[in-house]
Amino acid sequence: MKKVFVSRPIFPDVIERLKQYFEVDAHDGPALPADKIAERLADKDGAFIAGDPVGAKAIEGAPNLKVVSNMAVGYNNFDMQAFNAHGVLGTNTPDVLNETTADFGWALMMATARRITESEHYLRAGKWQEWSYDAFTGSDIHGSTLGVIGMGRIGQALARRARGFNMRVIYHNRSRVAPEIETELNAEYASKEDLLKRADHVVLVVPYSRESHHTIGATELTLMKPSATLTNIARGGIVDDAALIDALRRGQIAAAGLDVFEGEPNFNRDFLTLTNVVLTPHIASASEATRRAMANLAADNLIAGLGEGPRAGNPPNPINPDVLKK
Ligand code: 8YV
Repeated sequence: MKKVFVSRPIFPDVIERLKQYFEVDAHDGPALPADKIAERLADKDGAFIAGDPVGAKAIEGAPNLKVVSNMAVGYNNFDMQAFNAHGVLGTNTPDVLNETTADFGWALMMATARRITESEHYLRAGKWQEWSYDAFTGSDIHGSTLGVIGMGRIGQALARRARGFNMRVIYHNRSRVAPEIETELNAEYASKEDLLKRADHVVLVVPYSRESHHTIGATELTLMKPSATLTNIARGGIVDDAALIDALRRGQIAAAGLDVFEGEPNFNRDFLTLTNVVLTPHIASASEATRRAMANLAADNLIAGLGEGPRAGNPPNPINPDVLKK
């Protein structure tokens, strides 16, 4: 039997599925650091990974490794150059999380614009004495301009939600989406600078890469309206968190909703000193049904990638399909 490693506690029935095909070494406990993951991978043929780092050292130290399956759509935790150099297939879990992640991005944007958690903290602290005309007045979502940076599948799902709120949608992406999609979504392409100047609510949904590092930094924040909100459901590192904290402190933008952070879970604690932020612990894909779908898809990819099961040799979501040809 081939040997696989599972990097985090996961649905027991998904582990059972893997055990039908493989000898499973399932890690049970807090997240492992990169060197410990590398150690566990050394004698394995495959791995089920949930966002943990798999770098060149781990790949080089695991001569039998053929498939590393990520239970995530983003795969910046994988060193794809090393994967390609050693003929290791990487897989991810796109699509099954689009709607759930867009729902969450929408909720985070709304909570940020309408100051929902800030006002709840006030209520919980026993500070609510009387109604006031200007208590927790925020900015409207309906009828405003949504700026989506990253018009992939999740960005498009956000733009679809905007229609129900009668919003104008502008977007920025590495390349323009097909004209029929622009028409369907009623979305206008804009340069990043133009989008930042015009949008009332900016939502970030770009994959993390060297190129997208600090897509939003001090310079970009100065372009935004003082009444604007910024929501990040993409990845830590897309935003320069220190620059954002500074901008929020000075009221350069109104508020931010953040599900992802630089260095998470060790995020910049200065965020906690601010009232104009809504902070969540990387849970945009966390509905019960979607996490199940992601786990099962990650298992499908691993099983098929290692030549087992009904799709043997034809995993649904190869990141680097060229290695399958070799
Ligand atoms: C994952 C995510 O839950 O899919 C992604 O890219 O950010 C989340 O849905 C997280 O990365 C853990 O794997």
